[in-house]
Amino acid sequence: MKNNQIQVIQGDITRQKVDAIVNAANESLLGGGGVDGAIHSAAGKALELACRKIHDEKGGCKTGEAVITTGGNLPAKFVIHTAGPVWRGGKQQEAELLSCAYSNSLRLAAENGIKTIAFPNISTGIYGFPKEQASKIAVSAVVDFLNNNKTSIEKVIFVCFDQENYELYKELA
Ligand code: AR6
Repeated sequence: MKNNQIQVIQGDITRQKVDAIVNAANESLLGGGGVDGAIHSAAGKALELACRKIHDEKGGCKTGEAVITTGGNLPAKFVIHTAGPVWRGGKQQEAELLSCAYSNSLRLAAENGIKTIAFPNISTGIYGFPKEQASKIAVSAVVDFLNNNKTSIEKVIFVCFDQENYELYKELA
């Protein structure tokens, strides 16, 4: 991994000028609240249609997996949708599934020649994953991926929305 390959910022992921942003979606891919709702509002109809097509053809996206669509009206060219785990107390493989959500998103990005990618803090909103544990899992999944794979990815940005996540990620980065 090169220096400065990972960045932490506080802000709105829909505004990021990167090749791809990651959406903390759900298995249906048919939209929702939180960052998913914000991404769909900003991206518009093309994103909704692309998600519906994957829903109809593949049944959506299983927890821990990832799919890629157009970015529609977003500054980002692509959206990578992943479904993070719902927190159910920690004994239902939540940690492993969260790690997979990050690594499978990166793998799909690399397969598509993506150079810059922004992640939200997957599962730490509506899905209730404890933020400190999630931040450690996210950073180590990204560091492991970058260290173990020679890919197109030049920059990974963690876009934190709330102050608590921002402080946790600043501490780790
Ligand atoms: N930019 C960046 N981060 C954001 C934004 C934004 N515009 N808005 C919220 N966040 P959540 P989850 C942060 O609830 O926990 C949806 O209904 C937020 O502060 O969006 O994975 C889906 O359809 C939090 O830190 O996603 C699923 O059903 C992080 O994004 C479900 O919610 C994730 O919070 C997924 O729940």
